[in-house]
Amino acid sequence: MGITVTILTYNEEENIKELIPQVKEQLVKLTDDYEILVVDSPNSKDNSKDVCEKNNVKYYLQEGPYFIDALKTAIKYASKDIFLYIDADFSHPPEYIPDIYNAFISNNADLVIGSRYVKGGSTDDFKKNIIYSKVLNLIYKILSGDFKTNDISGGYKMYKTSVLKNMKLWSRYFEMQIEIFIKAKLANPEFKVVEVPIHFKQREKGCSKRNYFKYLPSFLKVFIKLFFYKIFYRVIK
Ligand SMILES: Nc1nc2c(ncn2[C@@H]2O[C@H](COP(=O)(O)OP(=O)(O)OP(=O)(O)O)[C@@H](O)[C@H]2O)c(=O)[nH]1
Ligand SMILES: [Mg+2]
Repeated sequence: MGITVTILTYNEEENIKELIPQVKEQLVKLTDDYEILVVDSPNSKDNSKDVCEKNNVKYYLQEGPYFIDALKTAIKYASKDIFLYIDADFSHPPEYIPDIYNAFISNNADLVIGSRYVKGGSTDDFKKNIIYSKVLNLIYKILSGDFKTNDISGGYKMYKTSVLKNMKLWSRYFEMQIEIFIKAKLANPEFKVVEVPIHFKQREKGCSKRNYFKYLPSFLKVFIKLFFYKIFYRVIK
């Protein structure tokens, strides 16, 4: 099965210069049938486009103002059966790509999560972010009713592309992790999730764009919608 690797970028030139070759190095071990899509923010003020051209990978500008629009752009142009998302800043080290892919294939999984919170996984994120992430994962477990999956909020994920292509999304930011998770599980009761351990690395180059205050209104709105969506879905089915 072919793989689309998606890297969303907002001023990440310094990172993708190194990341793209490293991602390729891992992919060629697995298959020749891959593509790398970089979807850049229109606010980026760097030369990410040139880096993509030099490395012969596809470059798109996100089609809309929000983070989610960058993801939607990637989903729209993804042409392979498997969709892998990886952050541009090396927080998701590319050397785990084979583990994630092999778990995906051998388990016939619908989703494999590169997980910080299973045995063997770890994170060197800031304390504040770890607390935030643990609380968020607890909320996500309660909202989804899935207490077996430990890192629902993590971004390092491999999906069947078809799961994403058919999904309408309400989110603007990272609440899309729980939105996709819940909608995919409701649509397919057999939806198989596997977690493989990763070490989440702190960003070394470039600037953080995290802004919890900016994310909050959309998070709350989507949580409430998902809560009712789950109830209605069960009633309708
Ligand atoms: N295209 C696009 N990419 C974005 C946008 N916001 C963030 N990104 C990218 O998405 C990935 C994850 O971003 P975040 O986790 O929000 O933020 P971050 O800057 O990595 O934050 P830290 O991990 O705290 O440094 C990174 O590769 C960012 O460059 C956006 O609005 N558009
Ligand atoms: Mg990051």
